[in-house]
Amino acid sequence: MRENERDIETTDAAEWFRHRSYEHGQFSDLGALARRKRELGLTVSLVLPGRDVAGTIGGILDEVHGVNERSGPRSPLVDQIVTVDADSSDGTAEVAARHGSEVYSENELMSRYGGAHGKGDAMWRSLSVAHGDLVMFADTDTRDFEPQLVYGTLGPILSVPQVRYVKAAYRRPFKSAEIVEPDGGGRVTELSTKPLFNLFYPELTGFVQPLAGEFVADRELFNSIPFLTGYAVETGIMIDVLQRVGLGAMAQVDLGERQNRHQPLRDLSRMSYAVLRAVARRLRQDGRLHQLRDPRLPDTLFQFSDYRHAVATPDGLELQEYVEELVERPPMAEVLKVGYSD
Ligand SMILES: Nc1nc2c(ncn2[C@@H]2O[C@H](COP(=O)(O)OP(=O)(O)OP(=O)(O)O)[C@@H](O)[C@H]2O)c(=O)[nH]1
Ligand SMILES: [Mg+2]
Repeated sequence: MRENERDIETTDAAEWFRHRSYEHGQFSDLGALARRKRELGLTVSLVLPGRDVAGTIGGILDEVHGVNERSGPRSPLVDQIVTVDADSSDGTAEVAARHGSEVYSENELMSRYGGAHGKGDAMWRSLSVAHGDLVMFADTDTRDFEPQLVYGTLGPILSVPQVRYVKAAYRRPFKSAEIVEPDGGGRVTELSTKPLFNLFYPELTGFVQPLAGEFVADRELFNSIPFLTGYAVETGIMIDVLQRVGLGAMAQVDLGERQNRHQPLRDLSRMSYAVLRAVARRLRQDGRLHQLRDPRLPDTLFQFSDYRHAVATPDGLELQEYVEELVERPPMAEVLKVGYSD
């Protein structure tokens, strides 16, 4: 058994990062992966949430069918493909159906809950029709969807016995009309999620793309946790999966580079708020906020604190560590008063 296939018990992000970070090339033998899946007797559902993605979802579905052809016609890696459409007006549903996907309206699924509340709700409702033993989600707003997004994400959960949840990792370039910044994308991840996890959920700081829409778990695990609606969904799932199965059962896989459609900065402010609210809800529920207020906590928490920053580089995933110092100077009036009385 290879080093990163062994069971681990840890809450330390650095140790986890060393044992539970994989690379898609490790799983590129699709025939072997399909055989492994058959031996385990597992089926896979791929769920694709989509809002106005008529321009991209067809190409993505073609890639998924391509993966199935490569893994062998009688042993497809993906057994069921489900598109959950936000009743898009651009023809997303028609394109998806034409490219061989089951298609559901997010508002018609579980309609007793009323109209769907954004992405997270669409994903939650999809669990009522996704029948695979493993359920994988993937975003549909990308033009450069590559086969490794499917087999890379499925690789660790099929190959490593302890793993029950796998999150995609990748570099995210930022492209505007004139410029390309190789790591400029994923702004909410960098500016909200990673700092919040450093402060409140340090176990999760080894994840390079904690908000990635590509991830897989066994259906039982997804069915056992609540889903937050809208853009809070990924943050909530990360925390809830951690609490339920522990860090050793979670993994990430480097899939290379990924170009998403970018939202305007002002829309990201609201997305950031969704992430913050998700963390705040969980903090209140699991008592971690009280831990922070505990007067017995070492002062180091407030003066010196490691900042762990997981990043994807051309040479692979890295976990960088910085010591951040935060010193609080007293109000100057107090200092001067003391000075005068001396
Ligand atoms: N069914 C459904 N899908 C949605 C909804 N909102 C977003 N999606 C899809 O969910 C995926 C991720 O949504 P995005 O808005 O791209 O969010 P993101 O990828 O975190 O943000 P960016 O970094 O700006 O791309 C995309 O494939 C969307 O089409 C929704 O309300 N309903
Ligand atoms: Mg996107």
